[in-house]
Amino acid sequence: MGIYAGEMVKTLYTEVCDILEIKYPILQGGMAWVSDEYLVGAVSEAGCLGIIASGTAPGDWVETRIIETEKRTKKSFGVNVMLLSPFVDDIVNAILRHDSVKVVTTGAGNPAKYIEKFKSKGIKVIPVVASVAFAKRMEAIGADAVIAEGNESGGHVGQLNSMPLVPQIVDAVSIPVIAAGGIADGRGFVAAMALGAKGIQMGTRFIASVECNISMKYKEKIISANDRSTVVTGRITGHPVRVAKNRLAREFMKLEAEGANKEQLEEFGKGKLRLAAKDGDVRNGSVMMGQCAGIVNDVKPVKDIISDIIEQAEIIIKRLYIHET
Ligand code: TUI
Repeated sequence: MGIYAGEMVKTLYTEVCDILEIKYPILQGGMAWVSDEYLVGAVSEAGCLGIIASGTAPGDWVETRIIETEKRTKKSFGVNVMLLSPFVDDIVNAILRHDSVKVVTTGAGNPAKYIEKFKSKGIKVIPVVASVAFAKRMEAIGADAVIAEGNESGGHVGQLNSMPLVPQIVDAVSIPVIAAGGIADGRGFVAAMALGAKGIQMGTRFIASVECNISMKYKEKIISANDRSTVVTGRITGHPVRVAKNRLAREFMKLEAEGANKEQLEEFGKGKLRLAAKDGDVRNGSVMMGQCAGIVNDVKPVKDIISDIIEQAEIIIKRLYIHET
């Protein structure tokens, strides 16, 4: 028995689509210096959830991004609050001033202090989690879903890989789990769903898009990457970050091996993400990217990234189904 296209779309439609008011259960990771109104507008217009990144930028900068995104899409979009930022309070207040922000994701910390404020405005709160214990805590304080992010992802990482992390969190909580870390195509999407996820979040794949407003050199670094092109630095400082293995990463690792202290390493890393993303210095800058960069081989429009993933996922599901019956 064949499967009709309509049934396929239903297969990929999950409760995450209902909660976030989106067509496909795909979120674009909030990436500092990368996820601005251009990328976010394009992703939301294509039926997924675009997410503005606050990174370590001040509240008024984030507010401008919200206003500019409002001009580009009337569809649902979100803001990511990076909890290591010194401007978290200002960013939270900027979000609360704008009814257009329907979703907040948080990263690199515990959002407990802010959750009630968001929920009282009807904003869905989806923390990024890197362990079962933290996922349970987030469910207990009222999170609407969690993003289970494996250490394959780019930027700030936890310790567990996606393959064991996602099903353990799925088993531990009743709220929907969105898988992140290592996903860049339809194969990863279906694999995540097989692990029990109800959606996926991708970062690296969306950097290599036409609409992403950063240096072409950064995008080239992703599309030319192979399986061993990334490394995690900063485990010593307690801020582990996955980056491209370039001159900066090698110097950073050398300093770590020589026993540099936390302050020295943090000082050394300052401003380096901007240097890579905006100035295009991909040798001396911090090129945050995930391990899946090795399967990202082209820069294409956001709508093509999404339609290719959906098409590939549908073909895989159909094949699996046919083999099963
Ligand atoms: O946040 C991220 N990834 C990021 S943030 C970022 S910006 C940055 N810039 C300079 C230096 C450092 C960062 C770049 N990439 N991902 C979400 C994420 N959150 N991954 C892991 C976690 C996480 C880890 C531990 C969340 C919570 C947590 O524990 C909280 C607790 O209280 O136990």
